[in-house]
Amino acid sequence: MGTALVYHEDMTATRLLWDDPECEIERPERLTAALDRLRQRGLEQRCLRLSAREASKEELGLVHSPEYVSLVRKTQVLGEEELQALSGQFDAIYFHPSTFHCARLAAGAGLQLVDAVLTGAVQNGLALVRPPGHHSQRAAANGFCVFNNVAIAAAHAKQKHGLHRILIVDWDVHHGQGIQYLFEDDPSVLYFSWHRYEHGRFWPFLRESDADAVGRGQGLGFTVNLPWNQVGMGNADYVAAFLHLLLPLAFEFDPELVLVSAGFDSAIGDPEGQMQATPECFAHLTHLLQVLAGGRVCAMLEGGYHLESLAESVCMTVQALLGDPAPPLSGLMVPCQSALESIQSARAAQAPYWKSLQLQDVTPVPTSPSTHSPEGRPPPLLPGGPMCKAAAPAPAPSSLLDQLCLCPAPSVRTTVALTAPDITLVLPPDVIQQEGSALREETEAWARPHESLAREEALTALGKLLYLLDGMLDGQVNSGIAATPASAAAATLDVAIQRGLSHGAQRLLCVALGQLDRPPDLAHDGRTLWLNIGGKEAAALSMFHVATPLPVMTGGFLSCILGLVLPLAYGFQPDLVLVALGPGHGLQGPHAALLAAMLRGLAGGRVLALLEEDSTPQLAGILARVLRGEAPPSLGPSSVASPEDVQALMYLRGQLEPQWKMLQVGAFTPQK
Ligand code: Q9C
Ligand code: ZN
Repeated sequence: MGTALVYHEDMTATRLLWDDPECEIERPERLTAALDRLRQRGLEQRCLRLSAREASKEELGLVHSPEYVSLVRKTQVLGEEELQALSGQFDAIYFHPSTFHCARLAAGAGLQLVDAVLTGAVQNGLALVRPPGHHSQRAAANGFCVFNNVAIAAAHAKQKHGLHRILIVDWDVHHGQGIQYLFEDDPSVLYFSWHRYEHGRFWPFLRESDADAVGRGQGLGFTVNLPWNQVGMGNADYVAAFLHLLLPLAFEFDPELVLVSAGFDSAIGDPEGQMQATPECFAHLTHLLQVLAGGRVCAMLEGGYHLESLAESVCMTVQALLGDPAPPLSGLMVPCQSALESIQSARAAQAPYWKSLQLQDVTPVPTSPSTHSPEGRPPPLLPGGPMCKAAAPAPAPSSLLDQLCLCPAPSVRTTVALTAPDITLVLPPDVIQQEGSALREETEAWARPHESLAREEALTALGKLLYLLDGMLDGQVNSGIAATPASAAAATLDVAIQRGLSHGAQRLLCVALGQLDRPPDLAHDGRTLWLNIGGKEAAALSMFHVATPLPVMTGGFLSCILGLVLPLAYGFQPDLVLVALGPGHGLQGPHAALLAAMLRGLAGGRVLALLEEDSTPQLAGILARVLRGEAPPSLGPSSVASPEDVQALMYLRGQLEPQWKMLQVGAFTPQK
């Protein structure tokens, strides 16, 4: 469906004309650096290029007062001294004679993007704009922001497109207080912001940036603030915030559109944010948001002042929008104590308004005092493996930045190979129908130990699966679907695991749905994480062997994915994922698609789905589409988790939290 890139060169015109150390970081090179890098990477060329238009007076009037708009209009004719005097009336603002034009283009770019997405011309997109918008208020410029681009886009989506539920995700490192003020009593806009806060000691120093600011009146619970009280937050902290706070609420909200206040001052190297998240993290954040609203995601640039980090992070965001698999995250995936405390206090503040947060925190789960105990680390890797970087401790910021200059992420082909000829009808046009099969002798050798693989159909299916798996391990194919007779599912999966491990996978995540037992001969060396969804009862036989019943309700399914499967998967950092829909898996297409889509965030998108031969063509088709990068259909309003679902999840968390730190949601905040 395509990705729009909205831009206009004129937006490089506005700049600081006098000396002001606070404002000088917001400069024209921010846009050119981002755009140049997108071109270098061939990403710009893959997007639908749209030239930004100016927002009209009426459109600006959706969120700003007429007096404020005419005040900004008048700056066009002011001299430098008058500009400086007027700028001084606001906090962290400069005006330039071109500012009004640029700010109208910035707001207009957002409108064009939303129109392109909501008319179906594209699936998603990014608007590269200056000046940024999220600090701007009804009658005030603030924090480099003149018109509130994202807020105007949201108001427009409501007014012109009749939307009722819009999610705004503000991942800029500053609190978008402008957006918060504009929608704080509006339940049709769910506003989420994380921001550097340091207990109120960081700009803009507002009490209302704290977690207990949750909206007002009808809008109670529709403002979600996640204040970071320390600098240095990294990939694990950001992903944990999404899994344990934003996404549960977002699924429950069921947005029709996702707007992103995409500031990259939350990335490593930025002088404002002082955070540690690497550019790849933004591919993951974008990827995680694409499971919402049928994939209708509109990102608009806000902050981001380290040109290298900004350019790289913008590329990662666009790559994810284009449907490319996200590069694996670097660094140890262990959220820090301060992040866990922040996430937990935001969850506590929101719990009265969201069913998905209720019940879960009722039973306190004892956690070990230290979050840095060694058991949480992924097992050591063989030297020289492709994933060495991921398992090594996080390098210092400067060396990480050096690395990203030297080795840009390789582009990975998103190809899906299918082995079952009868389910080709519903395949998307660019999905490859695999003809090849592993050599007969080799296939027979792998099949020999398994009685259920003796039959001809099972052997044929196994040959195709092995061929597909080799293609994935060699990097020829990114992801695939293989089918097998139901009676051979367990043995085929067993062979796939052994073959994956012996042919280059360092860590293999296996998510087995339905009645599939852990293969008896699986080594206990920590290289395989076995997760069975569909077991009789919740059980953690070891940290690498987990079983949980298939949740009965959609709400339970979502909390299983967000609260168990993905935290384990992100903590494990696999380089190959097998997802098997085995006998009696009971998953509906949209649920299976969601699971596959989210697992695609792991292992650089190397996901092999194993189906039963008599699966419906619809199921194979929907999986093929998400594995090549399409958004899964939205699940609609979700029912609550059943008490049994909640109990199973709580039990497993209690068992596994000491080893898998990504499961933690900061169960206890120390008393002050
Ligand atoms: N060192 C945006 O990122 N200065 N605006 C803070 C603290 C103002 C940031 C000073 C920063 C404004 C869009
Ligand atoms: Zn910012």
